[in-house]
Amino acid sequence: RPANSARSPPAACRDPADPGIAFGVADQYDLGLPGRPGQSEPVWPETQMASRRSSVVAVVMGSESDLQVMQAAVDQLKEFGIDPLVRIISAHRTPQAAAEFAESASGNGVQVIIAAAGMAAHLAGALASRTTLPVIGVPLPAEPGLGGLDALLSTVQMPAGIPVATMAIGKAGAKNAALFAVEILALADKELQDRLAQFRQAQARTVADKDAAAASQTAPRP
Ligand code: RP5
Repeated sequence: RPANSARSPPAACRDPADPGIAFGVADQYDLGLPGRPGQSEPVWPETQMASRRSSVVAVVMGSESDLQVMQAAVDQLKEFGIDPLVRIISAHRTPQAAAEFAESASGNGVQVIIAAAGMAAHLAGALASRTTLPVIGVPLPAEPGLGGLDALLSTVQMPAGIPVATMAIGKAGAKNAALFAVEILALADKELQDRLAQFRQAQARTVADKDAAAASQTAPRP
C-alpha cells in the first residue's frame, strides 16, 4: 500500500458537507465553543461532536486553555505530515461527548489518541476506557493547580487493564506525545520510519553544533 496511507483516514471518515469541526492551526482560537464571547448558542451540541472530520491522530484536550501547550503536539505532528483532528472534550464537563468520541474514534479512522488535561486529569483514562486504540496522556500544569503533579498522577496511575501511555508534564510531554504517536504509526509506514530517523539525526546535529559553539567560546586562549 502507499507509504503515506496510514496518515489518510478512510474517505468515509470525511464529511465534505460539514468541515466545521476541522480545527486546524489557522482556526485554533476560533473554536466556536459554547460560552465563547459573542456566541450565544452552542455551535456543536455535545452529543453531535464526535461525528465530524477525522485524522489518524486525534489530539483531545480538556479545555481551550490547554491549547497553548498542546499546540506543540499539533505542530510536531504537522512536521511529520500528519494533520491531526483537534478536539476539546472534557471528561467532567462533557462526559457524554467524551464517551461518544472514544467509542466512535476507531470507526472514524483514528489510530492514536493524544489526550491532554490539567488538574484532576481523567480525560486520557476516560477515553482509554472506551476504546482499544492506544491513548497517550499529557498531564498539563493548569491554573489553579499543583503545577501539573495533580494531572500527572491522575493520568499515570491507571488501574491494571486500561493503559495510558503517560508523557512528561507540559510542553515536553505534548511534543513527545506527537513523536510517540508517529512512532506507533511508523510501525506500518516506512516513510514515517525514515522521517523519524532524519528527525533524530537533525536533533543530534543541533546538539553537536551547540556543543561545538560552547566549546569554542570556552577554549583556552593561546
Ligand atoms: C481541565 O481543567 C482542563 O484540561 C484544564 O487543564 C483545566 C482547567 O480548565 P479551564 O478552567 O481553564 O477551562 O479539565
